[in-house]
Amino acid sequence: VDDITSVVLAEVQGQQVIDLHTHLLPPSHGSLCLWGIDELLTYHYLVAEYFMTAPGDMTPDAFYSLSKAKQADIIWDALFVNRSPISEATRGVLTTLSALGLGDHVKSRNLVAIRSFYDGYRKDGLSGAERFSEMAYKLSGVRYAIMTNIPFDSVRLELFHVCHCNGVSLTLQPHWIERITALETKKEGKSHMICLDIEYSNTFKSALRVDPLLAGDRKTIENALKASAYGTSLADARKYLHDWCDTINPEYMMASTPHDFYVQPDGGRLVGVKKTGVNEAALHTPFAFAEVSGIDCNTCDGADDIPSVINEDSDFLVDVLMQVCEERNLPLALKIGAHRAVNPSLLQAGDGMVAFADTASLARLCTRFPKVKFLATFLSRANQHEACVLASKFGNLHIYGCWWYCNNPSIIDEITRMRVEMLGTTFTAQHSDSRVIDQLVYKWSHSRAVIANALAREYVKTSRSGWNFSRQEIRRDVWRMFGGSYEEFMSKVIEA
Ligand code: REL
Ligand code: ZN
Repeated sequence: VDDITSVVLAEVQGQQVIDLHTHLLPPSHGSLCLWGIDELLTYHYLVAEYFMTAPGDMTPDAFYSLSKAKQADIIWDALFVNRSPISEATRGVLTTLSALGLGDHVKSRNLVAIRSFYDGYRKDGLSGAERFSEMAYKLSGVRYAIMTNIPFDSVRLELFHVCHCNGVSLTLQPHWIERITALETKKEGKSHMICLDIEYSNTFKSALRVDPLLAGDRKTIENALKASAYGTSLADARKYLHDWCDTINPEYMMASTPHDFYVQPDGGRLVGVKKTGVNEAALHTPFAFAEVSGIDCNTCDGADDIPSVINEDSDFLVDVLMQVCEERNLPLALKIGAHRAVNPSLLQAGDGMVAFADTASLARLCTRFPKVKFLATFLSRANQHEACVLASKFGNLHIYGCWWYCNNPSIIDEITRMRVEMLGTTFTAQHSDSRVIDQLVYKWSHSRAVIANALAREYVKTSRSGWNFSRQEIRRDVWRMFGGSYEEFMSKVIEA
């Protein structure tokens, strides 16, 4: 028994993982690649935690108007100096810094020394960021991480340039422009070839985020199409998605569904959702294009005028997204159950009341689109049990990760045990959702620790029932739960 436990712990520790969903961008994306102590300390989980302690005169507006470093100082004082950092998010900072060899500075609460460690990398520009990123990947044991979005961000317009590809304006970043210039010369100005040459390194893979299509957010979709010189028919929307797929070659399409996402039973229109509040996710998708191009697309104005149930002519989920997924054999990854803008003044830190989701809607999607594969994770702990049941009913469904408010050791432990009991090894135990490269270190270290213990208990039980395990078999199983099952699911051919 001791042996099995120690073997499982060691195998989980040594297993390289696939990080199925992050918000990371590679160092080559300049300031869009977040790393370093100030980013770590101003993670939206910590901003939310800080505001529980903030003095009355520190409004979110006042806080966000400060520099990143100043915000980080304030959070450090409030959560690390004036009280003990025992929450999951604060402890994560400590785990990360200790793994980076900064344990002494942590113990002496020396933020200045911590900053100067990072400055050592920053002074080398891109190569410093790349060295840091490589180190974080190594320390966390991540084989590759999947990004959420296409590589532009509406809030940093000055970083972008526009080029034309197949008659479509694409917003690209400066380092790409350099590459494009070279390619243009080589290809005698045939700039339509350019986008196909854009590749991510094999440690950062892409995913195309398509939230407005599931939210029935017609206005955002139409504005994005218009801003990119597309028409606004469903065929145009499909072409738009195809073109983006050609450009970024995503692993999958993905969306975080609105909190009241609902797929109607057969015969009805497919999707009915409300639309109020900030569509934060839309800002990181192809549909943010209108904003990027400086055209007012009102994605953040409360969007009250968006119809509450989309009509047949505008069923973007069925007629656009599902069709493109089928045509390209691309899975759709869903994150289900987040309620956005619960406290809009906190911006990103104000997202995320946990909605108990309608799992039957996912079942309907799996049934109605048997050729499409679905990856799903739920925000509510209360949905996890049903999610396991569903995964055992549909060959085109794969359950992954303990997302956001479920990404706490006590809940990861519970969810992992339940998944093993119900699904064996056919699930992906975790994803990090990291936004800051350094976070890979703690998110994976904390998750490995709790998942390893949960798995060890299951192996011990099984051995008591008379099974003997070889180390190789345990290694095989562990790999499945940390990425192998995902890859098997992605490559399996579904006969529908
Ligand atoms: O991808 C998503 O929709 C969510 O994971 C994010 O919106 C969320 O802010 C994330 O950082 C939580 O961990
Ligand atoms: Zn996310």
